[in-house]
Amino acid sequence: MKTKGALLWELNSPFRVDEIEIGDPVDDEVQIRVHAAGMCHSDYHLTTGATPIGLPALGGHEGAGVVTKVGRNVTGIEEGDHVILAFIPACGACPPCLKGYRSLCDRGAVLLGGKAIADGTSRVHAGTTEVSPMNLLGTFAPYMTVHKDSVVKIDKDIPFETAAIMGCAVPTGYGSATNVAQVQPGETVVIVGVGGIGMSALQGAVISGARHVIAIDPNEWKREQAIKFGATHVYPSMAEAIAPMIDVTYGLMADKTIIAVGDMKGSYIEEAMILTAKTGTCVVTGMGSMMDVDVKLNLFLFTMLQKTLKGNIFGGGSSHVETPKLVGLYKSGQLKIDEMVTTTYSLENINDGYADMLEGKNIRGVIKFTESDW
Ligand code: CXF
Ligand code: ZN
Repeated sequence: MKTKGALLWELNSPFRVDEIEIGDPVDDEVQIRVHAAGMCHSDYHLTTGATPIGLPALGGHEGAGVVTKVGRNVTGIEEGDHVILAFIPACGACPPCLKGYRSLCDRGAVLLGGKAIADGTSRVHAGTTEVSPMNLLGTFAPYMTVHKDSVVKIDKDIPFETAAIMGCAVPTGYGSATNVAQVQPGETVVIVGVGGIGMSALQGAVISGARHVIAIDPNEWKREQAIKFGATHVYPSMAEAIAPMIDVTYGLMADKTIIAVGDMKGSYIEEAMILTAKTGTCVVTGMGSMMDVDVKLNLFLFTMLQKTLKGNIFGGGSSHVETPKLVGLYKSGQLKIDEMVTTTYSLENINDGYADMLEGKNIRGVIKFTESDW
């Protein structure tokens, strides 16, 4: 079908909304009418080349919509179902999936390859040119055709804008606190960077019973928001958090530190480790350049104080297990997701949304599709 999408044709240029052709679902695939798409920093990383992808690329890996067509072999998903998109499809059969680490499914290796898992061909074209959809999804378009393993059914009464950010920001952030850092009641937790992922990590820490939840962000408005989401203390920088944290924790510092900045740098590790307690864990959730191999870390103290440094992808869980939990917490009012959607944009205004993200104006910006888009 002919539709449109926000394409990236060359690096360091804005997204451009162009006509695209989306293929019909083959076996194991479904077609979705996209109602809302979240604007994650990871799509911006495509524009700078920090995350390399074949160009032209169709952005967007966070979204929610309604199933419009179902290919053969698809069970449990029907036309009319409301769904969210998981940015890593989990096959359930590879070694990491079998070990219970579905967020680490071996299909992650082809996430940025642009070719549909089902048959290795391109599902998106601009004229005769093959287009790489971000994370095999491409939610910056009113329609998408994707593998059934990228799709998670969701209750029909959840607003699409809310559901959209349950595809990346919420599970990645929340799971970084609950699954990866394994925050325990009474612990002190530091969250560095409180955008969509950081604010979800913060809520994961609160719901896990953390005693002190310390949010660090240079943006004053975001620090104010963090307090509304349950932060007990806020500081503008890691350096400025050291002295007050010594007071607050009687010198013990944080049991868990979660770095959730939009543009991760290796130089942040050392400061985050200073904030982390003996035997504490620092989780790196933010993403930076794929080429960055330089990490600043005092190895002597790392060893002597027996600290742990951990990575995190997709919150360390499985979307089919995590989503129902997150929906339950949302419905009970414990997990605030609506409040994280700061501003909605039309697809045509996507670059305004990214400009607002860079200026720190949003917790999460979301593209809202309407009748005229479909
Ligand atoms: C993604 C970005 C592309 C590679 C996999 C992880 N992060 C989501 O925000
Ligand atoms: Zn994301």
